[in-house]
Amino acid sequence: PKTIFLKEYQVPDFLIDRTHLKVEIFDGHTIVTSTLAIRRNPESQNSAAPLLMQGQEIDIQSITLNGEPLSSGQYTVGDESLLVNTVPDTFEWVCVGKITPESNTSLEGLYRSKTMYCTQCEAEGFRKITYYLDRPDVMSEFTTTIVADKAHCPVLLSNGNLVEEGDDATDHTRHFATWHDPHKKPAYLFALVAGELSVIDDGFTTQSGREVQLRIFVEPKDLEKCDHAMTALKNSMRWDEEVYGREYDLDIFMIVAVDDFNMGAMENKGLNIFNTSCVLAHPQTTTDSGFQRVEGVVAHEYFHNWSGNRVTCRDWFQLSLKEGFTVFRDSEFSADMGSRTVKRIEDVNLLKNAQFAEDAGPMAHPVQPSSFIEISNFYTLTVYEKGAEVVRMLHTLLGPEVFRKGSDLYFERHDGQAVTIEDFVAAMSEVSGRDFTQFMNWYRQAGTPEVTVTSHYNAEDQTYALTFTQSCPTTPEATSEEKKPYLIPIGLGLVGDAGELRLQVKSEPVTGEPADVEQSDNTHRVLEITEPTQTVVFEGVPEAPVPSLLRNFSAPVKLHYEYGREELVALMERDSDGYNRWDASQKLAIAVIQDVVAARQNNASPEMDATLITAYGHLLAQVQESNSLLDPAMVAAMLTLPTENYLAQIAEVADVDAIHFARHFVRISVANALTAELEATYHALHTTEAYAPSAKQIAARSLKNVCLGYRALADDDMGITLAHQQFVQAENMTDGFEALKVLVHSDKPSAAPLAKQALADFYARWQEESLVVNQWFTVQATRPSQDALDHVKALQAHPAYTLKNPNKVRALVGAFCGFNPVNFHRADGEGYAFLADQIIALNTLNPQMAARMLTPLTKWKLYDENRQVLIRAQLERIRKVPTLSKDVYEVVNKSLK
Ligand code: B3K
Ligand code: ZN
Repeated sequence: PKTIFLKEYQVPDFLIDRTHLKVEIFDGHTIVTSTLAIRRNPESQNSAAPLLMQGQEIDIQSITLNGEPLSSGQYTVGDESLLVNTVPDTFEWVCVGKITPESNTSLEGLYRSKTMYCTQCEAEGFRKITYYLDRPDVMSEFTTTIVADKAHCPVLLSNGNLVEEGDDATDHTRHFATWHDPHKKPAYLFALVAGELSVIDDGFTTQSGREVQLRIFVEPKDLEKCDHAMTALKNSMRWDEEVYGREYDLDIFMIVAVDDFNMGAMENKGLNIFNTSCVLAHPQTTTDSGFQRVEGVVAHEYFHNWSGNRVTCRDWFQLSLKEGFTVFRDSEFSADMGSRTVKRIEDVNLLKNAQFAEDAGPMAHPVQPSSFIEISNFYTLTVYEKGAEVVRMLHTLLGPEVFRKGSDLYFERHDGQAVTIEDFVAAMSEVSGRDFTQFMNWYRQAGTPEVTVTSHYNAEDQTYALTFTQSCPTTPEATSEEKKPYLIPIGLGLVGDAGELRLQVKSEPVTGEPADVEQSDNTHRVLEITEPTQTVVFEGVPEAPVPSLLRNFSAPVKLHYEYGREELVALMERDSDGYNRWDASQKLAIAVIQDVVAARQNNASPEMDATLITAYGHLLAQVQESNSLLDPAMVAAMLTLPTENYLAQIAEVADVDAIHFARHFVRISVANALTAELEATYHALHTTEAYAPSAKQIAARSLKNVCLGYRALADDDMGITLAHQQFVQAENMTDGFEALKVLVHSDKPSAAPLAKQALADFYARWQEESLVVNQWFTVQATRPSQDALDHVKALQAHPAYTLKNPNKVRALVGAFCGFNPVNFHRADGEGYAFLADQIIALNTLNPQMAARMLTPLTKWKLYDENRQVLIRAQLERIRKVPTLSKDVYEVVNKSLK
């Protein structure tokens, strides 16, 4: 397979002004007729270039050029292309091709999911529908006619507005619909849906008075699960008008829910296609985090209408132009809808757990990658989540008003264009008058920068000096020495005994407020670190403070500062920055767990540091006070220990067994020390109010269930009894599922029979609800008990499981390999062999999924010698598969380098 480089980008040789598609769906095959108005691109470097189109798995029936048939001698068909050596400067191209959506298991292009036909074209799926110039900088006006059987496909949808529908002229069992999209778009935004679907309807009036019809299409049985998505859609539309001044631009906006889908959802113009897991929500079947995910993904796809569709990417190296910006937008939206600090904590937690690991592994790449073999492998946490953090830093550096001016300029200047990340930053630079040359390192260098901070307090001068040293580790494309320093915004405050201290940087004028002061009392500011080493001195500092660094996680870096445990407690209790209160709780927990890991490794008896217990005790006491200002969701997050995966990532050599033991030991110690407090908080938060996915209720449920989880670990059986009661009585999926998890994951003998019965009851009750069955698979796959792998293998034979449905694979195999570290990393290597088997099977079925599933194996460097050997052996085994897809080839080869 060939590597594609950003530096080799060239403008397209041809443009397609208009695209007419006729898609005739029959049972067993589909005929696609594409009529394209093509002309040479005046900007092309080669005015005599041949016509080279992309296409895959298309059986050509006929081609005509300006009405003249092309004989097969006049063009060359390759595996993935079609070449015509001589063509006029302007011509009409008509190609009739036959494809078979029924046998398309890759879920790319046109495929069949259950009884429905649907498409997924991003990034390069359109070429599986017809021969085309399948690249995002070729933008065309699309008209699509779908013809299909009336009985099996009563609903026929495509992008834009419906212009005509009716019976087929020759066959009255068939009908057609013609859709026209007035907005020029690249092929990756094309979509088509045909099937038997029910719909819920609503409407939205835009700020300028345009009436937009809103429609969500689902299987008939799911009709009552659409309200939340509809509300989220309307809220997103309003929010984008208010916060970004962006209005919707068609008369109709449609969402279709599909069961077999490789990712969350897709922003096709006017016709978003969603994984059912990201659109359906009902209190009985969906957990709180499920509700939040639906809201976030609906918003994300809707926001793409501007950041992605109206202004799109020039080439796929610019993917973060739309994804990073859109993730930033959806995350701010969710923050506005719910609890801002908690949303920030969730985002950063994902970044630290998963993106930092990606950045430290063989697939590390810049937010703007410089090369790839298979673009599908670059829909990554780096492009999405780190990309969003980079946009957030621009927002932090510019402030909301100037940032908004920048986004206005960007949308206005580039509307209807396919542009680059540089164009986006140029708009931000222009409105602020700032030079972002150094800032571009965030886009062009891979790896997570490390910032080490040391402090020095001088009581005599009343000065406090902070010295920042930055570096960035070696990643596949560059060594640490080659990397240039970053511009790092550091949110900062100084916490003293008497409260937060006023910040006065030495050498800055004492009068006049610095521009970046966010709090009127001048106790918070954002420093800009640009040098490899840099010292900032504060004056008029009356006491030695505890520094609150990297507030709100102001930059995606690993920050090191030697905090004493009491200092962390001070931050947990007193920092005005909610994110840093949480971060301090995590740092303290890590220190305490690491003590136990060390003891375990030295065969010493582990001891529990009481500091953590005392701090947790305070939180539980405070949250129960009647006038408490503490958000229960914050307390829940603070009481949640870092994951085993994160602890593995930050260890010198990850000792999975010791980590598992230590984390469990600390949890049990907390449970036994705070039994009464946990139980009281649990009861206090129980409510009989009707379920609502409101921030307030979600917060209460999250803390309640965290307390239940701890309580069930105490030496007595009360927690198990409570969990069982909650499971039986639960009126919503959050409480039901959390209780089930406690029972199933418990290692107490008293829990075993209850867990067994609960699993059986749960399945019996929800077997018709595919998404709930996924949860049922996951809770078993993540069970820490030693027989977990055998159990997972047995579940693969369950009638509800299939390797063909990505949600099922993620729920069982993905959950086991990603979130059951002690069992996946079994010393005998059976976990690795199991995953390799799945990847080999998926390689032919669904290459994108196969490559995704490789992630846990790419992390081999974290583990001990024995495990490294075992993982590499499985990677080698996969590499030897004779028909390796590009997707798997790229990840396996980079991992073995
Ligand atoms: N843009 C799509 C992702 C497409 C992935 C293709 N392999 C969803 C999103 O980010 O909104
Ligand atoms: Zn997106």
